[in-house]
Amino acid sequence: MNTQASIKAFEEAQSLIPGGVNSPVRAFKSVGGTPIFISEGEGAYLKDVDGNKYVDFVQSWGPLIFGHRDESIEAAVIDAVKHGLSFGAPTEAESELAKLVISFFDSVEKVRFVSSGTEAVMSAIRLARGYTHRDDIVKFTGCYHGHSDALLVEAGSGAATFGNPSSPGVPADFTKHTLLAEYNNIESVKECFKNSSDIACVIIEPIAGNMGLVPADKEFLHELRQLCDANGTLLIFDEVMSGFRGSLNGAESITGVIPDLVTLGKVIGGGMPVGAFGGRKEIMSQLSPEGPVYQAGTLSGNPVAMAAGFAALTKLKKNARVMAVLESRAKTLVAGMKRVAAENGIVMQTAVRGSMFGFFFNDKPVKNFADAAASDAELFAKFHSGMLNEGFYFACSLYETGFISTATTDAMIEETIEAANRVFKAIKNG
Ligand code: HOZ
Repeated sequence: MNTQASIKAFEEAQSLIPGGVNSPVRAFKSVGGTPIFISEGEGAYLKDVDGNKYVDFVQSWGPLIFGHRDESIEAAVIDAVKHGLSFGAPTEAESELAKLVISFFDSVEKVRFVSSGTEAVMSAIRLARGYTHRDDIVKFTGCYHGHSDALLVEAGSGAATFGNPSSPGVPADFTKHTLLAEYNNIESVKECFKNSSDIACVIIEPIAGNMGLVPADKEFLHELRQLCDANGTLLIFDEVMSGFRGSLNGAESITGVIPDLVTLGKVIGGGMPVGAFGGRKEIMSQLSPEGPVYQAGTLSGNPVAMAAGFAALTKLKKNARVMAVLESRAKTLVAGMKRVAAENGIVMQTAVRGSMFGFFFNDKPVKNFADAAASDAELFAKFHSGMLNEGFYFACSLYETGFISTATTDAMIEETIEAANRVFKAIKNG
C-alpha cells in the first residue's frame, strides 16, 4: 500500500502542530507507522490522500452513526449555513434539539448544549457540586471524561494509550477532590464513601468506551445508585461516547438505573462539535441564569451544529429498529473475528453494546482497567497495521472502541472477518 502522501503530510504537520495531530491518540504512536491523512469519507468508507480506501470502524470516534456524508444531515447543515454560521443569541433550533434529546431519556427533563464532551462533563460536575454544596467527586480508573483538570486522573483513552493517565500541568491541589474507585467493584466505591462525607457526585461511563469497550455490570450500577442515594450524592452517567450508540434511550434503558445527570456528545452533533448535559429540572435549574452555578459558551447551541444534531436524532427516532440491526452486525463481526483468531491460536475477549464493539487480546475476561491493561499491546499493534494494509480502518489504540454505522453492510463485515483471518495467519507465521 502506498502511503507516501500521508508520510509527507505527517512530516509537515509535525513541524506545525505538536505531534502532528490535534488529539494525541490519532498519532498512531501505540500501533506504529504513520497516521493516514484523510481526504474524504463516503458512507462506510474513508479515502486517504494517497487514494487508498478503507472500511471505517472509527466513524470519527463515534458521531457518524449513519456513516460519512449522510444525505439528510448534509442537507440540514447546508440549509443552516445559508441562514448564518453563528449568532451568539437564542434560536428555535436549540429548543427543537432539546425536545428531541429529552424525548429519548427518562432521566432528562432539561438539557444545556455546549461544544464538546469535555465541556459537558466539566459543567455537569460543577453543577453537581453547586447543587449538593459538596466538593469531592468519585471517578473510576480507566474511565475518560475529557481533559479537564479534575478528571484527568487515571483516565482512559489517549491518556492510557500513552501510559500517562494523569498529566503534568494539573496541580495536585486541583485533583485532591477526585477520589478513585475500580470499575465494576462496588467495595472500592464503598471505601470512597468511608473516606469522605463530602462526595458531590459519582461519575461513570456506564458503558466504558475509553479503556476499550467494557460495559458495567447491571448489578454494580444498581448498587452504585443505592450508595449514591444513601449518601445524598448525585450519579452522573457519562454517555458522551455511548449515548445513541450503546442504545437509543441511554444506558438507563438497558440497566434500569436512572442517573441524576447525563452527559452527551458525539452522535447528538451528527458530526459537528456538540456536547450536552441534562437531568431533572430541579438540578438543571441551578444553572445560571436560572440559578447560581455559572456556565457559558459563545458557540454553545451553534445553529449549524444544532441542525446536524437534529437531523441525526430525527433519523434515529424514525428508525427505532436501527440499533438492533447495528448490534446484530457488531455481534457477527466480533464473533467472526474471535473465531478466526482462535483458528490461528489467538485468544480474544470481545464485547458489544448496540453499535459499539470492542476486543482485547487477552485470555481473561476484561472487567476493569487493570484487566484491559493486561492485554497484548504488541499483538494489537500488529493486528492494527495488518488490517490497515488490508483496507480496514480500526481505532489506533487498544483503549478505544469500534463503531458500526448504518452504511456498514453485512458484506463488509464478512470481508473484514476474512481479512482478519489473513492477518492472524500472517502474525502466526511470523
Ligand atoms: N478521546 C477520543 C476518543 N475516545 C479520541 C478523539 C480523537 O482523537 O479524535
